[in-house]
Formats: sequence, structure tokens, C-alpha cells
Amino acid sequence: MMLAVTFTVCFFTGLLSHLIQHPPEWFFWPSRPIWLYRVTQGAHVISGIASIPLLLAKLWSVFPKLFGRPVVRSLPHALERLSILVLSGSAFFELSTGLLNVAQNYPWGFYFPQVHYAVAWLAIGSILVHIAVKLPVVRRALTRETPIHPEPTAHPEPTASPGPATSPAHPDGLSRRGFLRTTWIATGVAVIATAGATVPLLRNVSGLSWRTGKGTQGLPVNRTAVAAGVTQTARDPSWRLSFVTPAGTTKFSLDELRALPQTTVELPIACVEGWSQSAVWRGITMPSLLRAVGSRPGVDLRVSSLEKAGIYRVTTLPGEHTGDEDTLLALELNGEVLDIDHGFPCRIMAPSRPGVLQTKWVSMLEVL
Ligand SMILES: Nc1nc2c(c(=O)[nH]1)N[C@H]1C(S)=C(S)[C@@H](COP(=O)(O)O)O[C@H]1N2
Ligand SMILES: [Mo]
Repeated sequence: MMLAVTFTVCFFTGLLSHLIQHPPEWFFWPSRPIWLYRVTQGAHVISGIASIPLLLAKLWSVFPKLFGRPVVRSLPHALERLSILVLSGSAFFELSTGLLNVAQNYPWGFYFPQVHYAVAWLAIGSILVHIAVKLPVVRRALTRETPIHPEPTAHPEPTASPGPATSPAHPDGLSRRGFLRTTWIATGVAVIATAGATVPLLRNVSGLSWRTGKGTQGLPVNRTAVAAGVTQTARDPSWRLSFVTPAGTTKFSLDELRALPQTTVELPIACVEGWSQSAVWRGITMPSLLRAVGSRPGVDLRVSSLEKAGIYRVTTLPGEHTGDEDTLLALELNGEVLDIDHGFPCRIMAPSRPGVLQTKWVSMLEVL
């Protein structure tokens, strides 16, 4: 039951994160409240982590059933077996790849987001098949007026509840209660070990949240300037920001950007990998920059960075965000000029967005 809850939360928050990063026409994601994505993605990672011990416990308790014979009794029975197989396989895959992703470890050759997303549908699909197959059984149990075991003599433990009492004790003698308690403790430990990546109060007790609170200028660095290959181009004095509108292109030097009115905003970076952290950013608000180039707040913008390769080199900033007074072309972080690892000379910082879309080392903005 708990697994159904954590899995559902994980599925929908994951779907949401996918839609924000690959928005279809009809999709709309608000820029307020500023912490919205931080919360939904935090819930995604925490519910995923909580699912791991719950899934292991579930697999453990249904394990004896896998050896039930005959292998196939009827069509629904075959479907049920198949759905359980696909379900356990895909759930296991999702949770283990997700966990490795949180640990920022990519030992596989495929592009994580697409595969993680596709297999999520497989998992939720097989859950639905599983429920559909089980529905007649559940309905029968619910509509039956007499107890499932009408004769007390056939039921030696009158205090036991119907469901749990029917599951046999495991050969190692671990009692059901002890088993449940172990599962709960494991789940709690797993959650606390990761929640600190996004919940500041838990930071010091979370073994897995090694990234938060560390890093240059008090903020973790995801992709470094060296990894992005921008150490030369970002420091080049001839760097200019090109702002392309239908009316023409405006170029800004760093000094020209500094001469524009500056605004200070506190905004979190919420990395899709699970860590999130608030920081104080200073720069030009996007609405005022748009007005300065003769455009208007609320247009969609394509953001290009100095990076030559990499999937997050070019991103789209939707109108909802270009019209928000808290969206910055940031030049400073926590009271200092942006470190090159945090996006010097300038970067996008917008409220309620996945970290992957907070583009660093910006070189061009284009009205779409
Ligand atoms: N150009 C560019 N910007 C980028 C990235 C990138 O790979 N390339 N990574 C993003 C990711 S995944 C995150 S979480 C944030 C982290 O910002 P920080 O390194 O300043 O903390 O930057 C984002 N900006
Ligand atoms: Mo990220």
C-alpha cells in the first residue's frame, strides 16, 4: 500500500519534470511560487528513494509465489504473472538508475532521461494491468457479506486481520511484525539519508547529500567550466551578449550589462538530480532587459551558451518566465561576481525551473 503511494507520487512528479523539460503545446508551468519545482522534484527523489526498501520488501513477500506451479493456470493468471514480471523488472530498473543518478554516477551508455522516462511508463502500465487483473478478486472480497472464513474453527487466530494472516511466515522465522518494522526503519533511513539534499535542516545528517552547502561561492557546481570547455571563451574580453529580436540584434559588453539597473533576488537552484539550494542572485531582470532591446516581457526566448557541445547548451525560456520580475540574467552570486563555474560572465536564473534549464555562460538570447 505504502509502495503504491510512493510510486504514484514518484510517477506523477517525474512526468511533470519531463513535461517542463520537453513542453508540448498545451503544457503550462507557472513561475510562481518560486519553490514549486524544488518541491515537486524533491518529492520525486524522496518518494523514489522511499520506494526502494518498500519494493524490496514487496518482492521478498511475494517471492514464494514465484515458484507456484503450474506456471500458468488461466489467461488472467498468465497476464498477472507477466505483469508482475514486467512490474518488478521495470520498478527495479527505475529505482536503481534513479539512485545512481542522484549519486551523479552514470555508468551506462544510454541517455538517462529518455530511458528513465520510457521505462516509467512500462512500470505504471504493468501496475495498471496488475490492478485490472486483481480487481475481480478485490471486488469479490469487498462485496462479500459473510466473512471470508465463516467458521471460527477454521481460523485459529481470531484477532488476525484477513489479509496479512493469509500470508505464510517466512522460513527464516522473521515475524510479520518484525518484517514490517524492518521495512519501515529501512525506508526512514533511506529518506533521511537523501532528504538533506533538498531540506536544509537535514543536511548534516544526510549521508547522500554530499553536494549541498559545498562548492565555490557556497553553492554546488554541476557542470564545471572545464567540462563545458568554456574557460577561454568565458574570460575573453571581446565577449558580447547578442540579443536577437525581429527588429535586429543588440550587443552588450559585460560593462554595458553592469551599467543597466540591477536587482537582487533569492532563488533556489533545484537540480533534477535531487539536490537543491537557495542563493542570492543579482543581475538584470528579464522584463527590463527585454524592454531595453525594444521587445516585450512574455515572449519566448531561446538561450544559447558558450558551450560547444552538451545537451543543455541551448534551452528555451518560456514567456511565463521571461515576464516574471524574478527572472534574472544574473551577473553576481552571494554578493560576488559569478565564479566561472557558476556561469561567468552571465547566466539565467529563473524561479521554479529545473536546474538543467538555468543556463550558464550565456552568449545569445533570441526572441522566438
Ligand atoms: N550551459 C550550461 N548551463 C548549465 C548546465 C550545463 O550543462 N550547461 N547544467 C545545469 C545544471 S544540471 C544545473 S543543476 C545548474 C547548476 O548550476 P550551478 O553549477 O551554478 O550550481 O546549472 C545548469 N546550467
Ligand atoms: Mo542539474
